[in-house]
Amino acid sequence: MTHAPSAQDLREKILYHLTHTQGRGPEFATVFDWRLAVSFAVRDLMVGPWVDAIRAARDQGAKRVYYLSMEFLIGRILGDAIINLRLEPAMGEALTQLGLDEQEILDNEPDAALGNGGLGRLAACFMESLSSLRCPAFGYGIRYEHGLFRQSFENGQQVERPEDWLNQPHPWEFVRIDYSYRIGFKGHVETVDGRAVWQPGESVIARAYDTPVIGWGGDWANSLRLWGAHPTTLLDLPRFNAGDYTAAAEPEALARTLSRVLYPDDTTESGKELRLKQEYFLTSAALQDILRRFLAEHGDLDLLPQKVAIQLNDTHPAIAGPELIRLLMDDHGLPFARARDLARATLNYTNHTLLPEALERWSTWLMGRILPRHMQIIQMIDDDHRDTTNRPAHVGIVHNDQVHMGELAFIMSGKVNGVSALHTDLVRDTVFADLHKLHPGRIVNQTNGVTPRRWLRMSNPSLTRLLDDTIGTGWTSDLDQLKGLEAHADDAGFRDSLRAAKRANKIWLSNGLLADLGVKADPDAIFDVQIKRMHEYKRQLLNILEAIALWQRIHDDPNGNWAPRVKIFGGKAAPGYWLAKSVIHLINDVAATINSDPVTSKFLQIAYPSNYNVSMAEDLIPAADLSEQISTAGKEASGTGNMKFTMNGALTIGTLDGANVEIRELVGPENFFLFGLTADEAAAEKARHGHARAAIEASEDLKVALQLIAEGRFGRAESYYSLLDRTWNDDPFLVASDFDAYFATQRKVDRAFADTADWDRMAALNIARSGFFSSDRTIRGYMRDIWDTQAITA
Ligand code: 26Q
Repeated sequence: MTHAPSAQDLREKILYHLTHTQGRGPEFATVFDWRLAVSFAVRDLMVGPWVDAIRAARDQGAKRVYYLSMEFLIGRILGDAIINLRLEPAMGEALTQLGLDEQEILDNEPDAALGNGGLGRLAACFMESLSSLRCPAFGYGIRYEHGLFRQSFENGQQVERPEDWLNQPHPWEFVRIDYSYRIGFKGHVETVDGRAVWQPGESVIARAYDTPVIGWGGDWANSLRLWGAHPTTLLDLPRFNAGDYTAAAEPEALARTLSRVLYPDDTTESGKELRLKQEYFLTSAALQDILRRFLAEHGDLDLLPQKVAIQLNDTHPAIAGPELIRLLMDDHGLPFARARDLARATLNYTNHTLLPEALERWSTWLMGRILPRHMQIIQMIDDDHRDTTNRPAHVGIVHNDQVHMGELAFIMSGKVNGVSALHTDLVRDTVFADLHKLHPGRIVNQTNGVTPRRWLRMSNPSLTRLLDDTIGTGWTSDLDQLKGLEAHADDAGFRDSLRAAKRANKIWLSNGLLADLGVKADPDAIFDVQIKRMHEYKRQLLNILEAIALWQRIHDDPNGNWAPRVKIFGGKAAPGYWLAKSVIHLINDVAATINSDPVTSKFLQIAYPSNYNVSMAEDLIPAADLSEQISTAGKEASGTGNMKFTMNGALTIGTLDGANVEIRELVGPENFFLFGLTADEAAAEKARHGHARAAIEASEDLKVALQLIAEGRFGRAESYYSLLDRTWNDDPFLVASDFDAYFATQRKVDRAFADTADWDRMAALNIARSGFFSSDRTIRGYMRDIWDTQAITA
């Protein structure tokens, strides 16, 4: 960066934008006006590096990375930009001089929730790391008018309301009306002079909206390019004139709905027509844009794989294979085999889940109706793959009149990756075992990571101060430097400072919980946090059953030496996910009963703030003592929250699942609370007839907990009959089988927490050994093993 702006510079810029961009005098300005003025002042500082970065990549003919994702869960931008541009402490001073409350300004920004959970947040962390590493890249997504729904609780039950972050000016984006592409749907395929010509029956315009993503240090920014759908009104004027009014009005109706709302399901594939259209809309717009830029710079299509690397974030954009082949064949005249080879050398696919219900499949009927040309090409790809590999009959893309998007993505990719070591092994051994045998070496691992700028430097200033004072600031861009803390773990002075930093965060959170929920969270209690989407396999049920059993134990011995605990939950359920919703209801019912119980209230409190989102995570994670990562082994692909907690000095109670395995190895098994069946044991247990009932009968604590629910001690028993029935008779995620081990391990946590010196030592070692989980490391891995790209040196 040229030179860091002073508080004075910033104040002047803010006042300039308040007047000239917002059109307000300071005496009339609201918090909103000020926030926009501050955002524009900050944005001004990103634009120079952004334009320079784009120019540098073009001038050097650099290979670009394109990250295609239906979700980017970015959260708020302002605070992160201030950190990455290194505007602290000048910005703080400037705001104070203007008589403004920095926190209030930051909190005024809506949390951009253009994603459901882990996959979307990973995409946002990757964008930040790509910029911090100066790797030329674009993120491509959809500019949803409505992000993930807002959650509230009524009588303890989840209620969804639309989210409307775009109902106000969005100061970070630049609309590019000159970068617009036509996206077709439906219609039919004709053959003209031996070449296929797709005549779409309807179409929309994809318009680019760019947001700069500034990297650490503020000298490089890449673009997040989100597509908004607009009608092709003018283009269909002939139809209108011909009197076909309904058809002429169609584009407008379609366009209005296409980029209107994010699908709120994570992991349950919904098979809806609009979803398929959204996926194609993103993919086609991105590929047209990529080819336009490539052809302008290089001209020769043979160079495509040397200049372009495309990453598919799960199968959601997997139509990219057929679409790229279509563009190369139908628009550029390449023969199929050449188009196929170029596409495969350019595309890569990341798998994020093994759950069967999450694997995308589309009926050939729907695919053929919405994308008739693509259905033909999919069939060509499948036939070609069969003919060139002599694969077994059960392997392939099209089966039983369904298009299997995972197989399609695999076959059309140069590299396929899983997101943790265990997950990648399972990808190789289970869902893609056959394809792996046919294409050994194609599957690689890239364990997830998270950006330490947002998840440590920005969200945990008290710990950041301690880290900076102890080991310097280098960790921010080289997280392995946290290793330097190991030497201090046995230093009582350092441990006290670490404890003080954590305590400050707990007090801050405690005040918030009291104000929002009326829950009294004693900052000296264990802050035990489980925050993630509500899903059966994540086993929030196991956690709340443990709370009930503990509550009963405290009642049995009210004068016992119980370790005070505050259990904090956060997370949304997909609107149609009945079972997950009933767990939310149960947690709220249990909280209401337990929190007001005078016998136990000083030992156990439960807090479930509604509408968990990125901003809430930024408050909860720094204040956590204990991180709950308790999924049934083999089900959580990686997890990324688990990494954020570790970096922030929480200890983990967890199963050997996803990246927990690697966290435990790195921090040391003695600094991690492990429990539960392994993935292999879990698979065997599940196959055992009557496993649930047997486990419940064998566990007095669990039996009592279930009994209390059935007796109606927490709200109406009838609300929970299905949940209870499933737990007794089916329990597919082995809550009962793992219960006793979990309960016992929680009591180990109680004892460990009482030994503050030892606990703080373990916390220090968790932080010190968390460097591996920086998304910088992950992105370097993709650049080396998958994309074959280099950073642009300054
Ligand atoms: C698919 C079709 C139709 C509608 C929705 C979907 C859909 C949407 C989102 C399917 C899946 C998702 C999200 C999956 C996800 O977030 N997976 C998580 O990815 C993280 C990043 O790799 C991992 O850390 C988590 O373990 C994994 O659950």
